[in-house]
Amino acid sequence: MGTDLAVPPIYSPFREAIHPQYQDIDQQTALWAEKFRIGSDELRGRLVRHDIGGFSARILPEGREEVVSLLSDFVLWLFGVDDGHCEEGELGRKPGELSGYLSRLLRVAQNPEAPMLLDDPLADGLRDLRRRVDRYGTAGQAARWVDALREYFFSVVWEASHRTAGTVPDLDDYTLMRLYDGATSVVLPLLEMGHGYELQPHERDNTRVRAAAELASFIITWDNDIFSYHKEAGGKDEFWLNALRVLERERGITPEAALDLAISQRDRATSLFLRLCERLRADASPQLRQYLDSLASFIRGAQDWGITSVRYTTPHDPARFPDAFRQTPVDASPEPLGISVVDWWWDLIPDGVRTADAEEPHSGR
Ligand code: 3E9
Ligand code: MG
Ligand code: MG
Ligand code: MG
Ligand code: MG
Ligand code: MG
Repeated sequence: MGTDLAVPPIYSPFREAIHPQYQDIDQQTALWAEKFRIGSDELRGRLVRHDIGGFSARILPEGREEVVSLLSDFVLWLFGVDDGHCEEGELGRKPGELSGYLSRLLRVAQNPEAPMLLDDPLADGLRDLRRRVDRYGTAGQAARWVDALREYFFSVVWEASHRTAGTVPDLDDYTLMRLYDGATSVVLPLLEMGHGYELQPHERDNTRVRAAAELASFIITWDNDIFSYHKEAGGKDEFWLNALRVLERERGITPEAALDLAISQRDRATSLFLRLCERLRADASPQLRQYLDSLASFIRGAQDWGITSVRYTTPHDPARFPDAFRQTPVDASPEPLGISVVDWWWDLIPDGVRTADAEEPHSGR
């Protein structure tokens, strides 16, 4: 059984929105999963009930339908990897074998014509996803997508080494791992494709823009850790990684205190995200403005999906969730979190004051 931890309404200043074709998209994803036989029959039967189409329709509420559908199939595919192999499968406890398998999958993503993994449903599904990435994205975006898959794969191998050893990483390592193992960065190229533009490298890789994307990953995965705690703590596996569990261990605090601390961290990250986006918008191209809007939709979409999907509400053993969000943060501090791998985000806007003075970071950082 899951825990009885009650999650209060969390701070979300973002607008709720969903693509009007969300039901069709969700049904198409169920058909796609069946066609490619993603995951075991049992896992697939669960995944197609998780409203992954609705989640994707919230990430790109005004995006082109074909790309929302591609994103939806891709997210289900990612759960085929993350649940099917990493968290519930044998490879999740064999980091060496897992890295070999994921390297082969990566080659399929990069060169779908290569005659590899020919009897592997996830590889077949990935070939189809790559074909559609090529159709709706540029060569550069396809390459970014493959690179992002590599960083996700690399992080789940790190996670598998902890699972094998039964160790829980410290907060710094967990924060770094979580920027990638929540598979948020692999979604970013699809945000561009969803609206048919390509960010210039000097925009996308600008330090502040990258920090905004990383802040979105942090908020989405911390929120996931809050909303999936019930499912993860109550799961069959005694090994699971979650920010609350990391905080409990590191600080020697109760789950209730860890929940409060995680909420305070994600609130401060949300406030910084807002300030950073406001600053970036002042001289952003229309494409960059759309990208920042999509990051906000990604955050809000993960929240709306997180409190409603049966993946997390687990009706057979109900999680105690809020049914709304709050408009003000519990913790409005403009100070960094004291997590060395991400504290530099706060240096980009000193003390939250909007000034165009000598504090501009070097553009190439
Ligand atoms: C998320 O972490 C694992 C990803 C592979 C799920 C696929 C989702 C996305 C690409 C979008 C990001 C959305 C999130 C993080 C909700 P974890 O903790 O294994 O997810 P779980 O659903 O099991 O809590
Ligand atoms: Mg469904
Ligand atoms: Mg996972
Ligand atoms: Mg999981
Ligand atoms: Mg989770
Ligand atoms: Mg997990």
